[in-house]
Amino acid sequence: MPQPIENWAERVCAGDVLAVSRAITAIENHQPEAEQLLREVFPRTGKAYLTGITGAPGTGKSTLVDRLAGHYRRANEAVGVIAVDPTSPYTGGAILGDRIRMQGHAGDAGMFIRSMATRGFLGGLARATAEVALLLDAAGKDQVLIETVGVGQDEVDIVRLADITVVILVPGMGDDVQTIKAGIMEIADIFVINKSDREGAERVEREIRALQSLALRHDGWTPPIVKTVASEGAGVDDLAAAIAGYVAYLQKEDLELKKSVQNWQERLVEMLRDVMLEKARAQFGDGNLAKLAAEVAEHKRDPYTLVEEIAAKENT
Ligand SMILES: Nc1nc2c(ncn2[C@@H]2O[C@H](COP(=O)(O)OP(=O)(O)OP(=O)(O)O)[C@@H](O)[C@H]2O)c(=O)[nH]1
Ligand SMILES: [Mg+2]
Repeated sequence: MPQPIENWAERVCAGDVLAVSRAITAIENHQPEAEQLLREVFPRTGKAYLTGITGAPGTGKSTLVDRLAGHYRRANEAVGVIAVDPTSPYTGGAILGDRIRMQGHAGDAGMFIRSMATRGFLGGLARATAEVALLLDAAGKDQVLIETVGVGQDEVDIVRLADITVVILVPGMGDDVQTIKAGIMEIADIFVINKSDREGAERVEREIRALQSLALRHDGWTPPIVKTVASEGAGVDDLAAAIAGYVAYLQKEDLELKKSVQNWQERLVEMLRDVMLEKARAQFGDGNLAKLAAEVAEHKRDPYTLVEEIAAKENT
């Protein structure tokens, strides 16, 4: 195991790339040092904007993230990118693709890019992603962009912790919008129709509008639709403007803090659940748990009383 870094928290907050990289690895591996570090840097967080960018495989997420990152860099904003790789077979290609495209930023100190592997992951992926985002925030990134494939609940959980969620659609996806998971549609603060150089962009736009007319959001925001050709960089400024527009709306309506409180409410419950579960597990080592499970399976004891007993012990 690598040596712990001296003045780790300070070095993270100073944006030291090695310190940040090591910290992310510690988070991924669920190492106790990670938690201590997050505790120390937490007071220095809360400044970065987190933008989640999601969409079906191959819709151009990486290309768009790359362009958007370039846009922010030109405005002199520090950028962190977290690419959450899917567990599905696209992974190999996605990693390679991301590497090649992101190379344009090599040597740029204001830009930090990290892929998070999801395979064999210990603990919740959404939680780890949130922690990495926190870390990049502490490291002084103004914009943190999170790329995730919108296919499963894990991904929905990840984008839900973002301040701004961008959902990418592309023309020619068959019965387009209808086939997109309802869950993903609902979380969109901004829609992007990427690959607008292809035929059918207008149709996708009409379909989104039709869906939007059916469902009013409780915050009163109507997600704008931005057309892009990410591979050429077209529409990227419009997307950045749409993102800024949504942030301005949240500020105007006093929704920024409210959203954050809601977010933390969920995360606190999750963290609490993790801690309690871990405590209970530690108390009832694996063998013991199997023994108890056998007793329940053989109907020698009822699970309700058992769980109550364990929980009661937990509190003492
Ligand atoms: N025609 C066209 N091609 C594009 C556009 N944007 C991206 N592409 C191409 O689409 C392919 C997939 O782009 P990626 O950025 O890797 O897509 P992704 O959504 O990140 O893919 P995964 O991470 O594998 O899900 C690449 O070959 C891009 O060059 C666009 O606007 N128009
Ligand atoms: Mg990608």
